[in-house]
Amino acid sequence: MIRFDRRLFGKLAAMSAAGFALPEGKSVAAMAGPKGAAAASSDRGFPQGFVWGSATASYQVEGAVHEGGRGVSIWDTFSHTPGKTFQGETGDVATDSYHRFPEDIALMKAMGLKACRFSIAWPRIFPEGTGQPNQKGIDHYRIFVEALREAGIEPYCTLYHWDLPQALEDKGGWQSKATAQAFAEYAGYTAGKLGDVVKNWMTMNEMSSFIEIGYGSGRHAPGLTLSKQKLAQARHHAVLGHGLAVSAIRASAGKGAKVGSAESVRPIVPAFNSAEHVAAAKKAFVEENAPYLTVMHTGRYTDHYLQKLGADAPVFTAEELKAIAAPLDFQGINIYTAEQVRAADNALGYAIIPKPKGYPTMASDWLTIGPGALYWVPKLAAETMGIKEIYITENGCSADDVVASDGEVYDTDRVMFLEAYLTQLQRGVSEGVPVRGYFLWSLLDNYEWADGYSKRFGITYVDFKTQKRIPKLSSKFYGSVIGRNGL
Ligand code: GCO
Repeated sequence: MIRFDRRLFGKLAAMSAAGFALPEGKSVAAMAGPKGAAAASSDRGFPQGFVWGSATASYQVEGAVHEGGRGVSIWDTFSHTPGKTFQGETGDVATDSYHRFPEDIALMKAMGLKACRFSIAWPRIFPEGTGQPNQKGIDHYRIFVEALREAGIEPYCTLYHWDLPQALEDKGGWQSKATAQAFAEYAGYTAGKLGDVVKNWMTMNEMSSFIEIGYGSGRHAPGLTLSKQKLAQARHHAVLGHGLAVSAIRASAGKGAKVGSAESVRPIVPAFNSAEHVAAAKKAFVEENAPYLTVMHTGRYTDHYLQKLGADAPVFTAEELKAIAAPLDFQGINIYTAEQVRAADNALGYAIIPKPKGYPTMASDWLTIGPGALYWVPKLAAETMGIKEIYITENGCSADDVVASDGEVYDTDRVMFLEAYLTQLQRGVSEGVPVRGYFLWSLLDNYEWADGYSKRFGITYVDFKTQKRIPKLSSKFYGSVIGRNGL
């Protein structure tokens, strides 16, 4: 079975086009001329205009679940069900960013962030999922986005980061095709209302996660463990919802809108850089991402995927496949781990290497360390699927942060992690891999789904009792990368 649940199974060119080819020994700053003040002072630079951002998601930071006319989402229901989350923790308050966003924006500005990836809570716009929209929800996000723009920070909006209105789940959730249609209506409506101030849209965050973990392993909301056939059909409805939403956003967002998604792919890397392992990795990338990224970019399910499912394969039409493969302006990819692949003498031509015992991880046990993924994954996506514009829409890690006696947080482990990953990203970008921006997960420690508040992913420490924010060492590191536009 295809395993996307990284939380469960984590253990187991032409660069001239991008305008940043450097002659030997010359720095970006030296090349940039008088106007290039913001350019890098080292050779390990990124192209001018590279988008540096941070990422968060509505349920993980907003809190205020009963305010502003918000409806109930599946995460409210799930987190309030005993035994589902770490110590029964919920997102009722989270980082209280529904109220404290001006402070959050000030943190972003202090770091020099150019962009902010956030998500809109569907139940704030349509409390019942469909039907009567809630103007207060639109107003809230308009105020937030305008504050970002005033701070010189470009908003990148995700329309679905897992907080499905409970009313829709009650009618079958992603098991029902009607949810795909409802999502497109919500996406089109919201893009129509905010298209003057938001130009960058992502339909969904990590379809592979919310389907495989929400409806497969049941570790996330709505906590179901569907049969193979039902799960395959839910996957199909998710990608269909994405595709229908792409068209709906294009129809309503107005001029200059760019549309993509933020997907969590199987992060395939070759065992090492040899012709046979790289060829195997290419095959693996397409096959292992068959029900999500691959169908979105090729308009077909692979033969192997359908054959493996046999009688459990999803029911679909040619018209639906066409909708799913609606052309995108960019593809966002969330990358945390790496899955090493080797060439193999089997029907597929590759094998995924199980993680050896003792393989290093960060604070979340699924978060095995694999910096090479930031080089290989976008490269494989570009080479195997012809994707021309990529953003790393999430990358970052959990660490067991503590506040030191001087009041600071010295997360040297996270700095090491980020530096290693960014080095690999720079390697790819400098070779012409078309990555245009990077969004660090996350601006703040926040509600880590079933792990509650036990796993800290922020570059800003949050004291969840007082809501005090303390920028960690990693936020200073990130600020320096942004300031130099390089490593
Ligand atoms: C996800 C989400 C984030 C997570 C982050 C760390 O992929 O699960 O996009 O909401 O918090 O990835 O696990």
